[in-house]
Amino acid sequence: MGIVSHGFRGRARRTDQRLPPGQYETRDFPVLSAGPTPRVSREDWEFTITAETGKPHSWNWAELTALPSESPTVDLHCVTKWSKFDTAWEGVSLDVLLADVPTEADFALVSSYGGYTTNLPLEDLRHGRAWIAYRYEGGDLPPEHGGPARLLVPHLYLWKSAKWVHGIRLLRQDQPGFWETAGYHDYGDPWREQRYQGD
Ligand SMILES: Nc1nc2c(c(=O)[nH]1)N[C@H]1C(S)=C(S)[C@@H](COP(=O)(O)O)O[C@H]1N2
Ligand SMILES: [Mo]
Repeated sequence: MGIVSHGFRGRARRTDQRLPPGQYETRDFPVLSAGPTPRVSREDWEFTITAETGKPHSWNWAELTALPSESPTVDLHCVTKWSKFDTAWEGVSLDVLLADVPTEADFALVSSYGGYTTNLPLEDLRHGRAWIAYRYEGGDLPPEHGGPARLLVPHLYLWKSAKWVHGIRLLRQDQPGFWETAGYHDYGDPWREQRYQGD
């Protein structure tokens, strides 16, 4: 009860609805890396999707950036509890890349230059929900945030968005990645607060 401005209540509600449980909003863009930032030139950069048959499908920088791109604006949710709203990216949808890769696999293991890995169901890379992103807020993606290119899969906690992405292996059986092996949740849905194994 009491006097509360409708405008304030409206704003508060809208922000709450965008903030998953246990998260707070930040306007910074923190850098979280498990090791040093790998320096990969665009000339040397290559991205490979390897089907469960072992057949590789590769794109170099010119080939990737010649594909039709999308410009998603998305909210990011890090397991360390910060969320950042309305981040603007440009990249190639995984739907476009996977269209060239016949597969019956159910799982994906993403790997990065530098050795980082993370896993997710292949389905979560489809349906306009995942991109190989190479531009951020109108500029080249900075190296500390994963440039030349990173996976962007914003409906899951940000550790699934592998920086310096190098390849994706399609697998018949789930295989945990770096943080998942260390006790983080296998799936990592921020709305169900799936931070750690057992959540
Ligand atoms: N290759 C690689 N990708 C990574 C990481 C990493 O250490 N190495 N950290 C992950 C984690 S835990 C988070 S929260 C986000 C952080 O992305 P940012 O540094 O752009 O904020 O990247 C994810 N992708
Ligand atoms: Mo993280």
